[in-house]
Amino acid sequence: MLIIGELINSSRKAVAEAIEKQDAETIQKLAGDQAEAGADFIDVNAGTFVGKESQYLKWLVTNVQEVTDRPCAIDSPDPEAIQVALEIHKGIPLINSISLEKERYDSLLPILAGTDFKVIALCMSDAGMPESVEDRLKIADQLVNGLIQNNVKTENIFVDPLVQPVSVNKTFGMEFLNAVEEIMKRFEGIHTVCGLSNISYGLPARKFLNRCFMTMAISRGLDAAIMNPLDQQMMAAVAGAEALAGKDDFCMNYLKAFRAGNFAD
Ligand code: THG
Repeated sequence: MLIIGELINSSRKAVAEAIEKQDAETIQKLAGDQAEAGADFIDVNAGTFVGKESQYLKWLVTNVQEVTDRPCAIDSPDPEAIQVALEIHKGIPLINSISLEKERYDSLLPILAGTDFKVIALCMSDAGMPESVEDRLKIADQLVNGLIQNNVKTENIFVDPLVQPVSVNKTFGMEFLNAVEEIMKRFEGIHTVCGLSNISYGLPARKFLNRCFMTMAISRGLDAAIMNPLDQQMMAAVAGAEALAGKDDFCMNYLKAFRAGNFAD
């Protein structure tokens, strides 16, 4: 499982405050802690700061890269903000994300074309949020084909079928899971990713539900996630599910997670 640490996100109060005060120490601690806990990418998101998002995103990338060699997942719906952050990012970033929304698609595609950047292809279009498997697959098909035609390698594409709350519609969990399985079957070598905490919106014991959903998604082929790597029980659930799904040679990662103390109660 490729782990994208979610904690540097301005929708979190402490992070918004740190950004406003330009408190590098708080951001750098979050970056270092997530890297140490096993994050492969550090997500950076300053989306709540309208008008200042580009400036703040750039500041986040700079500060994160001072303390860890893990690359960033540059998380913004605004192609201009992504481009500004890219100018100073070192190494190979993950662009979070392109979608089929026309403006976003048209301005991000030339930035991605022919590069080795990794990219999240979010199953969203100008028609809004997809609900069924078919909605998601139609969008995924167009996004993946467009990227491949522009010389983005299949193995650098992470399709996000978009998780929606099961409290809103009882079918939303299964629609997502079926989409993951179908996408992994349809495009050889591709990846699937999600920010899975949306599944539990509006319900109690969210962390518990998120972990349940993670194990189900892994069994259907999900191989990347935007998540909190400091949640030890989530990390344990990932290691357990991957071993059980036959994704962990000799259960090496499972054993490593055990030795790291992720199974302590
Ligand atoms: N898809 C893609 N990108 C995304 C999302 C997605 N980026 C934003 C979001 N959804 C994923 N990021 C977050 C970041 C923080 C939280 C949730 C989603 C969050 N964290 C808890 C908190 O602040 O209380 C802490 C973590 C925990 O509870 O374990 O809420 O869907 N492509």
